[in-house]
Amino acid sequence: MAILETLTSKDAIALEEKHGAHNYHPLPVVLSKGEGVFVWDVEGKKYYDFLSAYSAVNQGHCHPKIVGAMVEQAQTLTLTSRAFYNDVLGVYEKYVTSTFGFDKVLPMNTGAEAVETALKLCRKWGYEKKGIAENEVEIVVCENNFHGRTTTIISFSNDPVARKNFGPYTNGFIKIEYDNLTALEETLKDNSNVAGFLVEPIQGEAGVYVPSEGYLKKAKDLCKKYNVLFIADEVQTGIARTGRLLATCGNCSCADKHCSGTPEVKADILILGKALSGGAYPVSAVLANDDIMNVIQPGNHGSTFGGNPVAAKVGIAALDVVKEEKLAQNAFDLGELFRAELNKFIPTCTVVNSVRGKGLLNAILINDTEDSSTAWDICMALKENGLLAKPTHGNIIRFAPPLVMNKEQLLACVSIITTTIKTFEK
Ligand code: IF1
Repeated sequence: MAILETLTSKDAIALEEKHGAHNYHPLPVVLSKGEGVFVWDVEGKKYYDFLSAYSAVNQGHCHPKIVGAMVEQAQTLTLTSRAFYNDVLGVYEKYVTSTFGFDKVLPMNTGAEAVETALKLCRKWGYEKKGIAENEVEIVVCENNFHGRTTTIISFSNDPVARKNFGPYTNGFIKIEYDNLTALEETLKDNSNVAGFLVEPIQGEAGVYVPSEGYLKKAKDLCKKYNVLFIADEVQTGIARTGRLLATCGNCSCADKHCSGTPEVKADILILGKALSGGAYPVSAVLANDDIMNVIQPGNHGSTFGGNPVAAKVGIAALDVVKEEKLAQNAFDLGELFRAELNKFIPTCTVVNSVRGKGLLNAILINDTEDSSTAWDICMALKENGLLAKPTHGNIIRFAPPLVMNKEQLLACVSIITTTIKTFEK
């Protein structure tokens, strides 16, 4: 197309401004190529990608094994719908269930679709297995959650920007403070209509909040005690991002082999997305054992593209890469190094208060007010210095590079980050 031959950054931005909905406020950089930990803009400038498309590109941009699988399947059979069987879906289902240690998987496309699927599954289990009266099921969620953008999901969000003027809202959710076991027990003890507890093992969008040691395990124990399903949303924390195959694996280290199925905290319902495809294609999944998943019968749920042959082949390749390249271990090791380096730097500067995270999901807290532009300004300066990152809320900058990064590259990025931040020293 002629328009693509002479596109400059300025042109591209102007096209989106005029013809696209303004539902994002991107950094003013127009990317045209990605490979591994690097991306290039239309003018040919090279950057380290320190966002990884919000942890979807864990395996690195355009991984040849994943792209190869996608192209090969796309030239063979792209979509059958689930009105018929195909020769790839069952193979993928066996692989993904054995990898994470569950009986069954319900394949979807986006993370929000998978979250919605998990909520429907939990509600149906609540009525048909726990015996909750019709239309009375409640699901407990956490303050400052982020689970997607559908009307039901934003109904239990407390982010006014994500929620305001999208009502009327869906009922049946109870919000409690994150990382507060007393609040969880009080809620479960007093309310037999609760069917599930939906939680992010680390609250990503809220600013990479890592809960207290043991919180997830004790929360799961409380769910077991009160016959409530523990639903882990690992869309962002899963697929090796936090230094284990799943954040709920805790200290279990079978990451690079088939899951033994006995992670530190075994979710009753596990939600995956993003890097389940390595960022090449929309692939998400809901996993559960038969006593839960089998409440879903033909006609209860579905999706045109859910479990399509391309998604299945991409999912297999994406998981293969995680295991073959030992990405969980690499994320663990480089995450330790990243936080150690920044913790050496932070005492020498007044701009940054702290660094927090697990594996290669980290964030720094900027020493300024929530409504200041400092975090944004630092990201703009990082862009000029060849590294792309973006603030989450206000004064927090998330750092999440692809997990294929090596030690030399990480240290080069630490140098870019610290050198850039120093220029903001007053
Ligand atoms: C945006 C945030 C991150 C997620 C968790 C489900 C979903 C997400 C834990 C839904 C999606 C994305 C959505 C994207 C930006 C990004 C994001 F800033 F919005 F919150 F990563 F932190 N559960 N997160 O993080 O998955 O439907 O998007 O495939 O909407 O701006 P999705």
